[in-house]
Amino acid sequence: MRLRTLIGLAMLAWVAGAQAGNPVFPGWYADPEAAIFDQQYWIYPTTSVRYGEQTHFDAFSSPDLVHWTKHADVLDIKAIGWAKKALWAPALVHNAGKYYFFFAANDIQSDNEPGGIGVAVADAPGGPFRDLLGKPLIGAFHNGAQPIDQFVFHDDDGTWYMIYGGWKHANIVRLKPDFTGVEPMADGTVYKEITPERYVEGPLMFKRDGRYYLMWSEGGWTGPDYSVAYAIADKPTGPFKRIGKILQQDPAIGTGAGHHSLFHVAADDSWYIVYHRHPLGDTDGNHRQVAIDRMYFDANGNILPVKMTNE
Ligand code: FUB
Repeated sequence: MRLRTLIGLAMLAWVAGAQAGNPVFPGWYADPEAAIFDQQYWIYPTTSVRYGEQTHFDAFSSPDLVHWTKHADVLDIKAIGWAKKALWAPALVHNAGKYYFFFAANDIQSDNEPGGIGVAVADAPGGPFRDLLGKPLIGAFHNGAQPIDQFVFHDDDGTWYMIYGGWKHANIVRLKPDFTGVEPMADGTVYKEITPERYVEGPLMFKRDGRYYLMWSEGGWTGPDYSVAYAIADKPTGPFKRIGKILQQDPAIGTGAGHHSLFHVAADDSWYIVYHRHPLGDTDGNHRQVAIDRMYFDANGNILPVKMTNE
């Protein structure tokens, strides 16, 4: 997750409603991936420094969304033989006893290096992660989508999908169950474009009450107008109908709120949006911090506008 449902997590009875102060932990971090593993909340962010210096990932774990422990360098570029320049935008899942760390590496438009979406694997959520394939899982543009910003979605029929894409195009692919590649969907399509209106990057998918929600970031990624919007469809492959924007800058708190993920606490059906934002008055594009706020639905299943807080 971003959205990982944890069923029957007893310890959540005493933490329900608890929330960290924002920013959640110190440091410049972006693109936070939220996951619940082994009765712990985890956040895996991009190290938000200059391109070319993003050569490792730290992770953060918490029993209660309040107290966070830093796990330094859980995946380092030295472990990815084909990635030379940069790593960013994590996506984590647990599958068949292993933890999988999907990431973007190198800008295949401007770096004279292989790049794209890669995947690493570990026996524990805190790593150490090692490269699974020795090459990118997706290493080229398809339908105009830059192979970055992947999100892995496990549908309730057991199918693993990956939604990804920069440069204002979003694709969905079906992953092989062991994550060693992609395979055709029922209609034979491999790279199906599902780009919703005004999409820029940072997609996320979840299913609620039988409907598929696609969320994304729009606006300029370094600018104050960066924000989160969503659409709904009856199938993971769309077509998706845009509903609207649910998270945007608050001139009293922060700007450039986007590239988010979700915690869904199944014990009390509470939802938390985990995202990055810029401190007020700070114009350095990489000065991004991770925040968590509550996310609510109305009775029709629409996501209500998120109130950005410092709490
Ligand atoms: O952190 C690098 C880029 O910034 C990501 O790929 C985008 O989603 C934006 O958050």
